[in-house]
Amino acid sequence: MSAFTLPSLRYQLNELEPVIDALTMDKHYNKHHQAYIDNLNKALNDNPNNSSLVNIFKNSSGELDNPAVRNNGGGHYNHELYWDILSPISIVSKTNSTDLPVVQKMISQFESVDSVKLQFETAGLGRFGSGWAWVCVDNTTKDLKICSTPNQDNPLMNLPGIEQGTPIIGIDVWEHAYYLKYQNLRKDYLQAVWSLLDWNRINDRYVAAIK
Ligand code: MN3
Repeated sequence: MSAFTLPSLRYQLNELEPVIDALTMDKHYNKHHQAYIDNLNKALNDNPNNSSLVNIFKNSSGELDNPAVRNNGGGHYNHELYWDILSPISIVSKTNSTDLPVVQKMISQFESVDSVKLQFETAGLGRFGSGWAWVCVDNTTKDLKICSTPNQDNPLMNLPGIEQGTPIIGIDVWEHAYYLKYQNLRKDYLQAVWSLLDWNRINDRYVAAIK
């Protein structure tokens, strides 16, 4: 398997200000995410294979049994998704999202996007310790689901206790994602970071997941 590398961002580290400060972005992207990638490559070099990360996640009796692959593979996948679905407010404000299929789906299933946001906040606040909050597409019904996972697990992982689905929104609720600016106020961070969501990116993931 070729080595995983840090994905480039579509924005500068200071462009998510004031919601996410540049120092948090620098440490989170250049240090935390890079460390997951380095440790994932090391773990897979110790046990070479030709599977994609998604295939590793879905194969419960394979490399996922190795905690180094589970934690660092999840760490890499989750952060790549997180960076991808965020964008600077100056860009977000230009996006008219009401006609997007994912927004239509949220309204038809939950009555409003605000209702999704509220349930998402509850999921993120309810996750004790470190983890992630998710909006997923159910693989069978194609309905939306809101959940959270511990540590660097994600809904693609075929593991006991993990609600299965294809993630379209994933927000990091580890303290390293928000503590410098929000300290212990995880709720304030969750509410603020929602304003950075790039609905075109989320819609692309939704459209792919319902096929
Ligand atoms: Mn993180």
